[in-house]
Amino acid sequence: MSSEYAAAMRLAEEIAREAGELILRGEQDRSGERPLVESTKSSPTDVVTAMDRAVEDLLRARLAAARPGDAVLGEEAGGQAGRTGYTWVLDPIDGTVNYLYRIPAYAVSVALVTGDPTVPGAWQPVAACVHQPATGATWTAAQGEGAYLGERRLRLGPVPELSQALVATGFGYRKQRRTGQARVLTGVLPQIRDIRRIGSAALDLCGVATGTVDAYYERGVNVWDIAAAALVLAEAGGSLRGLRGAPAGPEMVVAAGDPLLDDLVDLLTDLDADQDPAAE
Ligand code: LIP
Repeated sequence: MSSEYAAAMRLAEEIAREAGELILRGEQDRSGERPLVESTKSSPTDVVTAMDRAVEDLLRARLAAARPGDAVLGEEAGGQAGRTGYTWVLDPIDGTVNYLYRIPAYAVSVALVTGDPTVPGAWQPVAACVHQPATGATWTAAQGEGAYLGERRLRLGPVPELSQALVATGFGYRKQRRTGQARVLTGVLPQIRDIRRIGSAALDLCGVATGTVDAYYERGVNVWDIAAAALVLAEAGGSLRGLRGAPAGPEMVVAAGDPLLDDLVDLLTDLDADQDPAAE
Protein backbone atom coordinates (compact mmCIF):
# COMPACT_ATOMS: atom_id res chain seq x y z
CA MET A 1 0.00 0.00 0.00
CA SER A 2 1.44 3.41 -0.93
CA SER A 3 -1.57 5.79 -0.97
CA GLU A 4 -2.15 8.79 1.31
CA TYR A 5 -4.79 6.69 3.06
CA ALA A 6 -2.30 3.88 3.64
CA ALA A 7 0.10 6.38 5.22
CA ALA A 8 -2.69 7.63 7.45
CA MET A 9 -3.52 4.04 8.40
CA ARG A 10 0.08 3.46 9.41
CA LEU A 11 0.03 6.63 11.51
CA ALA A 12 -3.23 5.50 13.13
CA GLU A 13 -1.68 2.14 13.98
CA GLU A 14 1.52 3.71 15.31
CA ILE A 15 -0.28 6.02 17.74
CA ALA A 16 -2.90 3.43 18.73
CA ARG A 17 -0.14 1.00 19.65
CA GLU A 18 1.70 3.73 21.63
CA ALA A 19 -1.55 4.47 23.44
CA GLY A 20 -1.91 0.77 24.19
CA GLU A 21 1.55 0.72 25.75
CA LEU A 22 0.55 3.66 27.97
CA ILE A 23 -2.53 1.75 29.12
CA LEU A 24 -0.56 -1.42 29.86
CA ARG A 25 2.09 0.54 31.80
CA GLY A 26 -0.74 1.94 33.87
CA GLU A 27 -2.01 -1.58 34.49
CA GLN A 28 1.44 -2.62 35.76
CA ASP A 29 1.73 0.46 37.99
CA ARG A 30 -1.66 -0.27 39.53
CA SER A 31 -0.87 -3.95 40.20
CA GLY A 32 -4.43 -5.15 40.41
CA GLU A 33 -6.11 -2.03 41.77
CA ARG A 34 -9.07 -0.67 39.80
CA PRO A 35 -8.32 2.42 37.65
CA LEU A 36 -9.22 5.81 39.09
CA VAL A 37 -12.69 7.01 37.99
CA GLU A 38 -12.40 10.78 37.48
CA SER A 39 -16.02 11.52 36.49
CA THR A 40 -19.22 10.17 34.97
CA LYS A 41 -21.25 11.29 31.93
CA SER A 42 -24.77 10.12 31.01
CA SER A 43 -25.31 8.19 34.24
CA PRO A 44 -23.41 7.12 37.39
CA THR A 45 -22.25 3.99 35.52
CA ASP A 46 -20.96 5.89 32.43
CA VAL A 47 -17.45 6.39 33.77
CA VAL A 48 -14.41 8.35 32.62
CA THR A 49 -11.06 7.23 34.00
CA ALA A 50 -7.84 9.19 34.26
CA MET A 51 -6.45 6.84 31.62
CA ASP A 52 -9.23 7.69 29.13
CA ARG A 53 -8.10 11.31 29.32
CA ALA A 54 -4.38 10.53 29.28
CA VAL A 55 -4.74 8.33 26.21
CA GLU A 56 -6.75 10.91 24.29
CA ASP A 57 -4.18 13.59 25.23
CA LEU A 58 -1.43 11.36 23.83
CA LEU A 59 -3.32 10.67 20.58
CA ARG A 60 -4.05 14.37 20.09
CA ALA A 61 -0.42 15.36 20.72
CA ARG A 62 0.90 12.83 18.19
CA LEU A 63 -1.66 13.90 15.56
CA ALA A 64 -0.96 17.60 16.11
CA ALA A 65 2.71 16.92 15.42
CA ALA A 66 2.17 14.66 12.43
CA ARG A 67 -0.85 16.29 10.75
CA PRO A 68 -1.37 19.74 12.27
CA GLY A 69 -4.07 20.88 9.83
CA ASP A 70 -6.50 18.03 10.46
CA ALA A 71 -9.55 18.40 12.71
CA VAL A 72 -10.01 16.12 15.70
CA LEU A 73 -13.15 14.75 17.41
CA GLY A 74 -12.54 12.75 20.56
CA GLU A 75 -14.87 11.14 23.09
CA GLU A 76 -13.37 12.97 26.06
CA ALA A 77 -12.14 16.36 24.77
CA GLY A 78 -14.67 16.91 21.97
CA GLY A 79 -14.10 18.70 18.69
CA GLN A 80 -11.13 20.74 17.43
CA ALA A 81 -11.45 22.49 14.04
CA GLY A 82 -9.02 21.86 11.17
CA ARG A 83 -8.35 23.20 7.71
CA THR A 84 -7.69 20.10 5.57
CA GLY A 85 -11.18 18.60 5.32
CA TYR A 86 -10.01 15.56 7.27
CA THR A 87 -11.01 14.73 10.87
CA TRP A 88 -9.41 12.24 13.24
CA VAL A 89 -12.15 10.51 15.28
CA LEU A 90 -10.83 9.09 18.55
CA ASP A 91 -12.10 6.76 21.24
CA PRO A 92 -9.21 6.46 23.68
CA ILE A 93 -10.67 3.44 25.45
CA ASP A 94 -13.74 1.87 23.85
CA GLY A 95 -15.08 -0.52 26.46
CA THR A 96 -14.20 1.65 29.44
CA VAL A 97 -16.24 -0.42 31.90
CA ASN A 98 -14.34 -3.52 30.78
CA TYR A 99 -11.09 -1.61 31.33
CA LEU A 100 -12.33 -0.55 34.78
CA TYR A 101 -13.05 -4.19 35.70
CA ARG A 102 -9.83 -5.47 34.07
CA ILE A 103 -11.82 -7.43 31.47
CA PRO A 104 -9.53 -7.48 28.37
CA ALA A 105 -12.29 -6.49 25.89
CA TYR A 106 -11.40 -2.82 25.37
CA ALA A 107 -9.72 -1.05 22.46
CA VAL A 108 -8.06 2.16 21.28
CA SER A 109 -9.96 3.35 18.20
CA VAL A 110 -8.40 5.82 15.73
CA ALA A 111 -10.07 6.77 12.44
CA LEU A 112 -9.44 9.40 9.77
CA VAL A 113 -12.68 10.51 8.10
CA THR A 114 -13.81 12.94 5.41
CA GLY A 115 -17.06 14.89 5.75
CA ASP A 116 -18.77 15.79 9.01
CA PRO A 117 -18.51 13.07 11.67
CA THR A 118 -21.11 14.79 13.85
CA VAL A 119 -23.85 14.04 11.29
CA PRO A 120 -24.86 10.38 10.66
CA GLY A 121 -24.32 9.49 7.00
CA ALA A 122 -22.28 12.66 6.35
CA TRP A 123 -18.85 11.14 6.99
CA GLN A 124 -16.68 8.47 5.35
CA PRO A 125 -13.77 6.72 7.09
CA VAL A 126 -10.64 6.50 4.91
CA ALA A 127 -8.04 5.12 7.34
CA ALA A 128 -8.43 3.23 10.60
CA CYS A 129 -6.86 1.28 13.44
CA VAL A 130 -8.55 -0.59 16.29
CA HIS A 131 -5.95 -1.85 18.78
CA GLN A 132 -6.76 -4.16 21.73
CA PRO A 133 -3.93 -3.58 24.23
CA ALA A 134 -4.68 -6.57 26.45
CA THR A 135 -4.26 -9.09 23.62
CA GLY A 136 -2.22 -7.14 21.05
CA ALA A 137 -4.89 -7.75 18.40
CA THR A 138 -4.72 -4.89 15.88
CA TRP A 139 -7.14 -4.25 13.06
CA THR A 140 -6.21 -1.81 10.31
CA ALA A 141 -7.87 -0.62 7.12
CA ALA A 142 -7.42 1.98 4.37
CA GLN A 143 -10.21 2.90 1.96
CA GLY A 144 -10.06 0.72 -1.15
CA GLU A 145 -7.00 -1.13 0.14
CA GLY A 146 -8.45 -3.82 2.37
CA ALA A 147 -8.80 -4.63 6.04
CA TYR A 148 -6.30 -6.57 8.12
CA LEU A 149 -6.01 -8.28 11.50
CA GLY A 150 -2.26 -8.13 11.95
CA GLU A 151 -0.95 -9.34 8.59
CA ARG A 152 -4.09 -11.38 7.82
CA ARG A 153 -6.34 -9.93 5.10
CA LEU A 154 -9.97 -9.99 6.26
CA ARG A 155 -12.80 -11.06 3.98
CA LEU A 156 -16.27 -12.00 5.25
CA GLY A 157 -16.95 -15.73 4.94
CA PRO A 158 -20.32 -17.30 4.10
CA VAL A 159 -23.08 -15.37 5.89
CA PRO A 160 -25.54 -17.53 7.90
CA GLU A 161 -29.29 -17.11 7.92
CA LEU A 162 -30.74 -15.18 10.85
CA SER A 163 -31.68 -18.25 12.88
CA GLN A 164 -28.05 -19.41 12.79
CA ALA A 165 -26.49 -16.00 13.47
CA LEU A 166 -24.34 -15.19 16.53
CA VAL A 167 -25.24 -11.56 17.19
CA ALA A 168 -23.32 -9.02 19.32
CA THR A 169 -25.08 -6.15 20.95
CA GLY A 170 -24.68 -3.62 23.75
CA PHE A 171 -26.69 -1.51 26.12
CA GLY A 172 -26.72 2.12 27.12
CA TYR A 173 -26.17 3.63 30.55
CA ARG A 174 -29.57 5.20 31.21
CA LYS A 175 -32.45 3.25 32.81
CA GLN A 176 -35.05 4.30 30.24
CA ARG A 177 -32.81 3.31 27.32
CA ARG A 178 -31.92 -0.02 28.94
CA THR A 179 -35.60 -0.83 29.56
CA GLY A 180 -36.28 -0.46 25.83
CA GLN A 181 -33.17 -2.43 24.88
CA ALA A 182 -34.26 -5.29 27.15
CA ARG A 183 -37.64 -5.36 25.38
CA VAL A 184 -35.94 -5.54 21.97
CA LEU A 185 -33.59 -8.27 23.20
CA THR A 186 -36.54 -10.50 24.14
CA GLY A 187 -37.76 -10.15 20.55
CA VAL A 188 -34.36 -10.84 18.97
CA LEU A 189 -33.10 -13.74 21.11
CA PRO A 190 -35.62 -16.42 19.97
CA GLN A 191 -34.88 -15.59 16.30
CA ILE A 192 -31.06 -16.08 16.30
CA ARG A 193 -28.37 -18.58 17.36
CA ASP A 194 -27.31 -16.51 20.38
CA ILE A 195 -26.27 -13.12 21.73
CA ARG A 196 -22.82 -11.94 22.79
CA ARG A 197 -22.45 -8.76 24.87
CA ILE A 198 -18.73 -8.00 24.61
CA GLY A 199 -18.84 -4.38 25.85
CA SER A 200 -17.01 -2.56 23.06
CA ALA A 201 -18.70 -1.48 19.84
CA ALA A 202 -15.34 -1.25 18.10
CA LEU A 203 -14.49 -4.85 19.01
CA ASP A 204 -18.03 -5.97 18.11
CA LEU A 205 -17.70 -4.51 14.59
CA CYS A 206 -14.18 -5.92 14.20
CA GLY A 207 -15.64 -9.23 15.35
CA VAL A 208 -18.08 -9.17 12.43
CA ALA A 209 -15.19 -8.39 10.06
CA THR A 210 -13.13 -11.22 11.57
CA GLY A 211 -15.96 -13.77 11.79
CA THR A 212 -16.00 -14.17 15.58
CA VAL A 213 -19.61 -12.95 15.47
CA ASP A 214 -21.97 -12.83 12.48
CA ALA A 215 -23.70 -9.51 13.16
CA TYR A 216 -23.95 -6.59 15.57
CA TYR A 217 -26.64 -4.11 16.49
CA GLU A 218 -26.85 -1.39 19.12
CA ARG A 219 -28.86 1.75 19.82
CA GLY A 220 -27.00 4.70 21.28
CA VAL A 221 -23.38 4.31 20.18
CA ASN A 222 -21.37 7.35 19.17
CA VAL A 223 -19.32 8.02 16.04
CA TRP A 224 -16.06 7.57 17.96
CA ASP A 225 -17.16 4.07 19.03
CA ILE A 226 -17.65 2.91 15.42
CA ALA A 227 -15.71 5.12 12.96
CA ALA A 228 -12.55 3.02 12.73
CA ALA A 229 -14.20 -0.39 12.96
CA ALA A 230 -16.78 0.65 10.35
CA LEU A 231 -13.96 0.92 7.79
CA VAL A 232 -12.48 -2.40 8.88
CA LEU A 233 -15.88 -4.04 8.34
CA ALA A 234 -16.53 -2.28 5.02
CA GLU A 235 -13.13 -3.26 3.62
CA ALA A 236 -13.79 -6.85 4.74
CA GLY A 237 -17.03 -6.93 2.74
CA GLY A 238 -19.63 -6.05 5.36
CA SER A 239 -21.68 -2.91 5.91
CA LEU A 240 -23.52 -0.84 8.52
CA ARG A 241 -27.01 0.58 8.35
CA GLY A 242 -29.68 2.21 10.47
CA LEU A 243 -33.38 1.36 10.38
CA ARG A 244 -36.09 2.68 8.01
CA GLY A 245 -33.52 3.72 5.38
CA ALA A 246 -31.47 5.80 7.85
CA PRO A 247 -27.66 5.68 7.95
CA ALA A 248 -25.94 4.03 10.93
CA GLY A 249 -25.85 6.44 13.87
CA PRO A 250 -26.87 6.94 17.50
CA GLU A 251 -30.47 5.94 16.64
CA MET A 252 -29.30 2.48 15.56
CA VAL A 253 -26.29 0.66 14.15
CA VAL A 254 -26.82 -2.71 12.45
CA ALA A 255 -23.80 -4.47 10.91
CA ALA A 256 -23.36 -7.76 9.01
CA GLY A 257 -22.80 -9.19 5.57
CA ASP A 258 -25.68 -9.44 3.11
CA PRO A 259 -28.34 -10.90 3.13
CA LEU A 260 -28.16 -11.33 6.93
CA LEU A 261 -28.00 -7.54 7.32
CA ASP A 262 -31.34 -7.10 5.56
CA ASP A 263 -33.01 -9.77 7.70
CA LEU A 264 -31.69 -8.31 10.97
CA VAL A 265 -32.70 -4.78 9.93
CA ASP A 266 -36.20 -6.08 9.16
CA LEU A 267 -36.48 -7.82 12.55
CA LEU A 268 -35.24 -4.74 14.45
CA THR A 269 -37.59 -2.50 12.46
CA ASP A 270 -40.55 -4.73 13.33
CA LEU A 271 -39.48 -4.45 17.00
CA ASP A 272 -39.24 -0.62 16.80
CA ALA A 273 -35.70 -1.06 18.12
CA ASP A 274 -34.88 2.60 17.31
CA GLN A 275 -37.44 3.82 19.86
CA ASP A 276 -37.13 4.34 23.63
CA PRO A 277 -40.05 3.66 26.01
CA ALA A 278 -41.95 6.67 27.32
CA ALA A 279 -40.33 8.19 30.40
CA GLU A 280 -41.93 6.88 33.63
C1 LIP B 1 -19.14 1.47 24.97
C2 LIP B 1 -19.59 0.93 23.64
C3 LIP B 1 -20.43 -0.32 23.82
C4 LIP B 1 -21.65 0.00 24.64
C5 LIP B 1 -21.19 0.48 26.00
C6 LIP B 1 -20.30 1.73 25.87
P1 LIP B 1 -17.45 3.33 25.86
O1 LIP B 1 -18.42 2.66 24.73
O2 LIP B 1 -18.44 0.63 22.88
O3 LIP B 1 -20.85 -0.83 22.58
O4 LIP B 1 -22.47 -1.14 24.76
O5 LIP B 1 -22.32 0.76 26.78
O6 LIP B 1 -21.06 2.78 25.34
O7 LIP B 1 -18.38 4.12 26.72
O8 LIP B 1 -16.79 2.24 26.61
O9 LIP B 1 -16.49 4.19 25.07
